[in-house]
Amino acid sequence: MSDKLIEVVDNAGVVRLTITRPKALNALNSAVLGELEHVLVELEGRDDLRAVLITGAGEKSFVAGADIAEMRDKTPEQARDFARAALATFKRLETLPVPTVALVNGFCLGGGCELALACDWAVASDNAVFGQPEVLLGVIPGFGGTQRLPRRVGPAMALDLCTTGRKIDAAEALRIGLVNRVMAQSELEAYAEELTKQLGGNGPQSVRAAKQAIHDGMDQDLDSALALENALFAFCFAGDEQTEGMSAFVEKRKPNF
Ligand code: CO8
Repeated sequence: MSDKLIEVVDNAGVVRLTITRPKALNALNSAVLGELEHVLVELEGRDDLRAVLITGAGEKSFVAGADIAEMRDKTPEQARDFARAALATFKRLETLPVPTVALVNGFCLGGGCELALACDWAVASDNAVFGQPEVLLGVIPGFGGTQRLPRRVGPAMALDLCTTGRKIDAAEALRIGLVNRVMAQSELEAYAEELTKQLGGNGPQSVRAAKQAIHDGMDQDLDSALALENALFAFCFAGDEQTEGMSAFVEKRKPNF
């Protein structure tokens, strides 16, 4: 049996990462975060990458947070450095050039919720539980939660979750826009399969351009962001994908990207 904490399965450029520490509900300790960093560094240089799915081993938990036992005795400096390294890793995940999907199969708390927030999408099982319970432990989110959560669900709901530490179910997570889809846990695998097929079948250059336009544009004023879209739109006409995509439509066949 492998002793890896991140299992990597590559299906023609659609890569699935499974955090494999089920006895601790896949809590993020420095060993898991170090492996994740290493895996992401390898992935970000790959031209054949199409999508990345991330999930947790077992049926109970996606990730139940940063490892509390490991954090307990940290000094302020150690806590800062630990969180800073994780912030850099999550940024690496967020800025992968391809779509990233969190498959949330159970507890998604603290650093786990922050991990899902660093992905483009979150798809949850109907038994998933979300929250930023850090204030119950005497701290605040340290892996980006105070910044990415309000950007996803708005400041009012982010303040609610980060100051009460309350847990919410998958239905509420869907309603506030924290996740894109909710389904029975038994359907998550079939969904991942379907998504893999869909993302793998789309034009890789245009999928990357769409992600770049949205991510980079969100940090700019509207006029600059529209200029970015215009540049990326023109860029799409420079490669083979646009010719193939539009020819396929005209010739009434499926495109072959
Ligand atoms: N860290 C370490 N171990 C954990 C964690 C965790 N976050 N969560 C669960 N575990 C362990 C438990 O200790 C237990 O281990 P053992 O079997 O050895 O006693 C095992 O996983 C199973 O857990 P439970 O027995 O508690 O399972 P339950 O089904 O009873 O409860 C819960 C499940 C509700 C998920 C419960 O485990 C829980 O509340 N976990 C903690 C959730 C939490 O507070 N997460 C936030 C952590 S803080 C954080 O993420 C901050 C990020 C920024 C950090 C900045 C760093 C400096």
